[in-house]
Amino acid sequence: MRIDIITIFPEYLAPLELSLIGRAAEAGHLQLALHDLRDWTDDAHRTVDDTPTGGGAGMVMKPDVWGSAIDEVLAAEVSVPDDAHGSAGPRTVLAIPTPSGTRLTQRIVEDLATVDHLVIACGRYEGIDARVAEHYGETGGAGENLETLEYSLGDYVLNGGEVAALALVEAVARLLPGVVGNPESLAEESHGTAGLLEYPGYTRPTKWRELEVPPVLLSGNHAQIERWRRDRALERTVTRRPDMAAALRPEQIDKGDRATLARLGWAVTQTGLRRMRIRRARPRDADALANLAAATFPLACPPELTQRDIAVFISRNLTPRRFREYLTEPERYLVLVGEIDGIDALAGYTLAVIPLTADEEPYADDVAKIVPQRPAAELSKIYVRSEHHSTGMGQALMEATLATLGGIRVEGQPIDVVWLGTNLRNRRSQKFYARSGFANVGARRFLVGGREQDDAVWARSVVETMPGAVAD
Ligand code: 6GU
Repeated sequence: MRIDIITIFPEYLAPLELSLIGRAAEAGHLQLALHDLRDWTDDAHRTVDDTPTGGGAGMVMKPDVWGSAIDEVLAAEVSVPDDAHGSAGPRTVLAIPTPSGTRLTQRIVEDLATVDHLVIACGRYEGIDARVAEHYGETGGAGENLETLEYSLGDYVLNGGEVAALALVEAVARLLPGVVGNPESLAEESHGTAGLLEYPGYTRPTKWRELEVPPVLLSGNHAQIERWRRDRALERTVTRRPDMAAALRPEQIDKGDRATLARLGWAVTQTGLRRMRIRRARPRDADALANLAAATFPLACPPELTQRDIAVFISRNLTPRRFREYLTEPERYLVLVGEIDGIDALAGYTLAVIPLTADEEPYADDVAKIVPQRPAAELSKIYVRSEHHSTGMGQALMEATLATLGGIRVEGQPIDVVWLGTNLRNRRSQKFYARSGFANVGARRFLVGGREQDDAVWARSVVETMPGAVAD
């Protein structure tokens, strides 16, 4: 590749010729030339700018001087490897740094690393007369294989394009063969194919100024290290670059990512990542909750229940009125709802029954025997609409419920245990409860639609001060 940079401050870029990029240059992959724009002026003052037509502050760089300079530099001999492009012919790009350009990204840099000739035209003052970009941007206006790119480094203003030219050359040159030793490190780094920011790196000493290296990195367990690094990359990406998180495609997300993302408040939907929010339900959510409950209750019913049994249960027990009752007794019922950004309907909910006295027994005798700890809360309902299954919403609701229960005091005592009953044949929910830290502690008899059911009873301790509690 040949890179030509035209500037009124060639000395600003002189270190480039000496240093860096040295390896690629030595290996013959990169040829670099600097040019002083004033060499193409023809007046005694070597004038490169003039006042803006139409008035206004600052100066604009003259199109005639730039045109002469660019034409001559474009005509430079460029050696192209025979096998480089097949029939496509050599590619030339005229890159013009400007704060009003397209934001430069690693994808654009990767593309530029494949061109044969890169010409960078550094403007100063208020920029270059707009006809220059227009002229060279038109195909045919200046040669078949010329592409023009006006690019910006980011949303802030520099005095001129020189720093942006340095940035572009360094970003492109490190992708050329022979510059970065290990091509694998290109895939893993920030803005690589994973679509994530890179995880944090550490080296010896393992303790520095009271700060320890994360112990997992010393464990020698490569699967755990990989998971930890991936989690940190996800965490950095969603907190520092929510725009990148929102742009992640479902195939860039693995199963283990979902729990981490759920904890960070992001749902993995078919169309990509969306923010999710868990909050306490309010009385005016009663209608939406009844609608959600009616849509989700049938999912967990045993197959021998008829549609009629289910409909009767819903019309008796999952009404707006019933939910309004729950919501007006917050010391008895904890109701949390989950929402996904951009989706109107509630995505899921949990309902937990809080004991009113520290020694209150679970309402069913058989449960009271197999769950001896007190105070004991019941996780009565945790439902997510089927279209939001596998998004992480269930995990997020479970964690927020446990964390919120952990902050509740009953007669001054923290809740010791949460229990729940679930249909034994629902494999999906059994797995979910096991992953959420519940243990199967026994079974109980249960009547639905006049039929006896054997329910599995699961329980887990409530740990105080878990992160993720939902405020009142
Ligand atoms: Cl490419 N040029 C200038 N002058 N300012 C900038 C920039 C470029 N990118 C961000 N700010």
